[in-house]
Amino acid sequence: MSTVRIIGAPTDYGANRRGVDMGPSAIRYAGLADQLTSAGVDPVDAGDLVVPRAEERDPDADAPSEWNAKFLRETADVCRRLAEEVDETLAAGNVPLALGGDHSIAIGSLVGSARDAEIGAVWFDAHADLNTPSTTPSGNVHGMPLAAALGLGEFADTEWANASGLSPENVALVGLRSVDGAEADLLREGDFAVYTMSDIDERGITAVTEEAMATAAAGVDGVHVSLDLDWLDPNEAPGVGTPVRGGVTYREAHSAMEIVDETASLRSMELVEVNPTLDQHNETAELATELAASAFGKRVI
Ligand code: 5AB
Ligand code: MN
Ligand code: MN
Ligand code: MN
Repeated sequence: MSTVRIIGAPTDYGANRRGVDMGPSAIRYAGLADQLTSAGVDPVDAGDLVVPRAEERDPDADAPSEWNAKFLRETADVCRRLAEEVDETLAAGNVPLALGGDHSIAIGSLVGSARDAEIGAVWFDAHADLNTPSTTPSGNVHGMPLAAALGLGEFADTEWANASGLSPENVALVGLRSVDGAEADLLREGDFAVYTMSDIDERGITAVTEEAMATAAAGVDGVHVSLDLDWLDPNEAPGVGTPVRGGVTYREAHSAMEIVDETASLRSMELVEVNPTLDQHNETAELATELAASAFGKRVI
């Protein structure tokens, strides 16, 4: 039985809407440990990283003055510690499951997962999260983690952000429907495997997810799965800060996570962007726990 180590990263530095820092608690209260147990894995909870309140900090401190990236120093600090936790979890033979917090924590997950290995990544998200401090329309780092981990743009020389064992050929983005101009250029020109909602409409979620997982896993040691809950349609997952209409359904999301399990290449995972202050009766957190269970092998019978 594999052990899944839960690591909370209660940040809201990276997003405009406050409250996403309560995500790890909400996901735990929704029954994450029981769901994982019913999936046949052994959950161990490492607790939460200590994350100072945004109110105590200056969003513009320490970032190079020409960088449009809020709370960069705080994000770096959390991501360094998360990377350490993820790396140690893997070194002990266990599977890390990080709970956000906003999506900026993915920088830490990816850096830690890729420290001693070559990895791929599958990004289940309405957004591409490929902005850099010079292309971002918002200055919010939750729109930049994939660019940061790949060392794109200004992040080329950022030691805490670069996931050396990850390259674009092994990155697949699934479910895109809100992409900024510079991100679209990157996606068109780059080596990424890109699946928009239109691709899911045409080919179906199973074919798309199978191809995404196979591309991410090709020639590497394992795959990091990053699940931003705004990947789902806001009717299913209202508790997110940047909802976009036209997302995947409840059943499509489960189907995709079942394929994640079936590919047997899952190395590390995160659940991000659950914002309890925007949710209805914790249903988005509950959905996150169910999807994690499907990704770790839960089936009806
Ligand atoms: B999320 C936007 N592209 O950069 C930006 O929820 C939104 O982690 C980013 O996917 C959404 O601010 C970030 C407009
Ligand atoms: Mn950290
Ligand atoms: Mn998103
Ligand atoms: Mn995201």
